[in-house]
Amino acid sequence: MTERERTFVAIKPDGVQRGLIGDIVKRFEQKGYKISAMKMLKVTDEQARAHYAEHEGKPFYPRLIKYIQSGPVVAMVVEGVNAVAGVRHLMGATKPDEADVGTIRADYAQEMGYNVVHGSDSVESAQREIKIYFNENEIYSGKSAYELGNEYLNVD
Ligand code: IDP
Ligand code: MG
Repeated sequence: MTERERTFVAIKPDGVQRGLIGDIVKRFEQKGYKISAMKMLKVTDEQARAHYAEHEGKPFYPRLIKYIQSGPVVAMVVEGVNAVAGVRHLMGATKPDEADVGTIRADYAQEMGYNVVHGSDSVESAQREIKIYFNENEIYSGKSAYELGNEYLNVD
């Protein structure tokens, strides 16, 4: 039930350009997730193609590869209980006009082609995507404030 997971999150170039890094990171922090790694980078062509390999051949693929390389991206490893699904829930649906009110995409985006944030869709995708952007020695393995708090409370 309390399965801790790592997921890969990226604030896409539109989110960075629009000055939303702080607001987006805050949402993950206030949920209690641990930011285990974070860096700003320019996505290479190789990274973009590896990241979005599942979409190769689709009509929007060439534009997607351009979009993710169109400016700096903030890449993160986010860790917590059921973090893969939890982050997807906080992000909202791919199409911002269908995303639930209060989600990142509903609150900050209008178009699917500029939807501000990426989050892995499964534990397997997360493991694959984290490797594209991070070496294991860049990922912090200590406990989060949330975990330390729960240990202090010592209920179970
Ligand atoms: P996800 O980001 O919610 O997991 P995916 O279907 O994996 O959505 O698509 C990856 C990204 O590709 C989306 O976030 C969006 O930026 C872009 N995208 C997906 N489908 C379309 C489309 O039909 N038109 C334009 N862009 C799209
Ligand atoms: Mg996806």
